[in-house]
Amino acid sequence: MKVYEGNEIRNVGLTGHGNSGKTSLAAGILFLAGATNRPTRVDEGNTVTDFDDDEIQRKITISTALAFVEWNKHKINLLDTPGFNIFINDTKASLAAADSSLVLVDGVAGVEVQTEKVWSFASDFNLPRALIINKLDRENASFERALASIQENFGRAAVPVQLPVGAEREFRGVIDLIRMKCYGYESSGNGKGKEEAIPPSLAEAAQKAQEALIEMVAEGNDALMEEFFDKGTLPPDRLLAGLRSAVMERRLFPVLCASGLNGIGTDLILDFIVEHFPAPVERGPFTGQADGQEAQRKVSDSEPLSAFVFKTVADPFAGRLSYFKVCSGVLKNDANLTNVRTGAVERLSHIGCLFGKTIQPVTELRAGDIGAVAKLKETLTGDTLAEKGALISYPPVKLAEPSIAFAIEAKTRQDEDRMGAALQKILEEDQSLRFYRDPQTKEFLVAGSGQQHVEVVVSRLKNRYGVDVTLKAPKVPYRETIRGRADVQGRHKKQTGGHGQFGDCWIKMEPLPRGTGFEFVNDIFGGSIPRNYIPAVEKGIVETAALGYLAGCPVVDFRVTVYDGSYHDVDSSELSFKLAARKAFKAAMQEAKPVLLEPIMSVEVQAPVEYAGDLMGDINSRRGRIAGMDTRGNTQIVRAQVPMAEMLNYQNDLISMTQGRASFSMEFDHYDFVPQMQAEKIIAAAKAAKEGVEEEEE
Ligand SMILES: Nc1nc2c(ncn2[C@@H]2O[C@H](COP(=O)(O)OP(=O)(O)O)[C@@H](O)[C@H]2O)c(=O)[nH]1
Ligand SMILES: [Mg+2]
Repeated sequence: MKVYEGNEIRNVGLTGHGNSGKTSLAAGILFLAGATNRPTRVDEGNTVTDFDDDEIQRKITISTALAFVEWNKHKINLLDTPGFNIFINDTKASLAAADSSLVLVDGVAGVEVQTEKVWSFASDFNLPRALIINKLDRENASFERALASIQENFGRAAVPVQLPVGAEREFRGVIDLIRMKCYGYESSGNGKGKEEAIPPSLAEAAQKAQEALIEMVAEGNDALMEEFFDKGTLPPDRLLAGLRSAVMERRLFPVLCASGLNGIGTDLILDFIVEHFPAPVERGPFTGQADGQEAQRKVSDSEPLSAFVFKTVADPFAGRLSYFKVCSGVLKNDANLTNVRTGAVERLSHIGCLFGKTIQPVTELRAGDIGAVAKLKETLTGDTLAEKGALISYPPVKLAEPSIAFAIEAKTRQDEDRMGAALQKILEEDQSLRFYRDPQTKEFLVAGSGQQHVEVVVSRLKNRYGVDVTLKAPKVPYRETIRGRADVQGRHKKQTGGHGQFGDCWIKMEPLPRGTGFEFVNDIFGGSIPRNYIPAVEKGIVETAALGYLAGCPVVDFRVTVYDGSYHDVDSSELSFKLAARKAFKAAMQEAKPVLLEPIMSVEVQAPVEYAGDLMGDINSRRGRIAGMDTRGNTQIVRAQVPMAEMLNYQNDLISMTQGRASFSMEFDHYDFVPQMQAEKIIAAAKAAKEGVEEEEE
């Protein structure tokens, strides 16, 4: 395939809240530009960019996919990103390869929770961007209302460069305010408009909107302002140039309109990308580290070669596939590059351009282009590959920590054996997942951004690796502590024939602040316990504390001071002092007012304002405490602290409470006392479980 120069390339991230129509728009673009020979649809499961089995089955984008088209002699690399909160981490990670972003907004819903999220990601990467008010063919869609919600959230800098002709089912055309031309479309056509006269009923509105646009463009450009006042208008090429630099400087964010699914406005979107979005070579240099110092590479063919790996896909058959952006230099097929993190040399054989799940081979890629290569040995997402003698590494993208964990259990012994290795591969692909064993409950946990995120892992384990597992809510890691003090003796004495066992210690126990753990103090003077037995006393306490006293949960945040005791020349041993300490610990717990502790999560919920009352009532019923409230546009943000035990099914409850219009994140905050009523239940359940086990063992 053809090699494109850096100035002929556009790397565009399609972003927006889930369901705003990104994948459908990408499908429309591919068809219009001739990259697919027939229309494809999300609802038919045949789009190029939603190719994964789980995506087809769920009809949503889970992971960013790429495809490219040629339009007006330019290569446009499209990154079709996820828009649902639980998969949004992948959007952030892949925007590292974009040079601009089209932010899609649903014409009915306006700006939604994840619209704001992806907007902030794009800001993090300093991406020039434009907004598309999409799905304008839908019932109740309104360009004006959606525009108001956009400007409320992102300010007046979001300025229309198009107006729709007709609304809802009658939406059939687009007025281009830059050239003052109108285009009509066939519904479900190929996305190419036919020029027609601006309908007289819209002439005045279009005139006003163009003046507003010119004013916004001229505001930052004195020469344009003067010309505008002189002539009362601006020729299209002057307006275009002014707008282009305003977009590049992120001073203006043009607003377009479309129905991606029906191909209305698609050609104008492609024209806009080519005319207004920057080529990679026009953007600032990449900044990284070389030899422990800050270093930069211009996006230019003449710089030393460097490439940043922004995504990894683990294919059970084809192996590891690495997606990269050529940050500087020219990458030739079969190049040997150094992985700057590990120092390993990697050979990049069969490099190519991504088109959904396929890679189209290419002989070389110029600075700024995006490509993929299979079978790198040790290269992972976030790594930089660079040419020997000119090493540089770019910072990996930081992702949000997981908010929810589930226990997973292999169905059979065979599944258990293969689970770890398969999970490792899935984790390579998605760096926002975690897999670990809970040291307290001994369960294997998979943590991610939400229940569906973890469910996708389960389905991939089965579909890709044939590993069968079941998901369970994790056991809440309760702990125990004390609220009072104790001063007790622990004495262990056993006489059996030969020499017996004898250990005796006096300990004091007292509570420590939350999070301190355990402290041991040796306060023995005069050798009432020989020094070499003191570690055995400590060990006895630590081991017994780990087993719990009330409900089998580790005891934390307390201090034990051993201050007296006695011993026997022949019968004392480490074991007997350990057993004495165990008795002392149990006696002390009995006296020191033991209590249960539970993890308290800090939770943030975002939902349309009309759900505010329901959300807060629900959080109260979960023993939660509201910590703060905020509104942003039409979005209500509620921050609260809620016991983890009450949050295990929150995701599902929240979906049904808000028809899926809310999202939340949650992380561990601190431990606090479990109220009496709940504590009694937990202790009773632990007793019952223990008796069950003992019966089994008998
Ligand atoms: N009426 C209408 N529906 C659309 C349009 N674009 C997408 N859809 C539908 O909205 C749903 C989500 O579309 P999709 O492209 O997957 O959205 P994404 O989550 O942003 O990628 C699908 O059922 C599409 O058929 C549009 O322009 N008009
Ligand atoms: Mg999608």
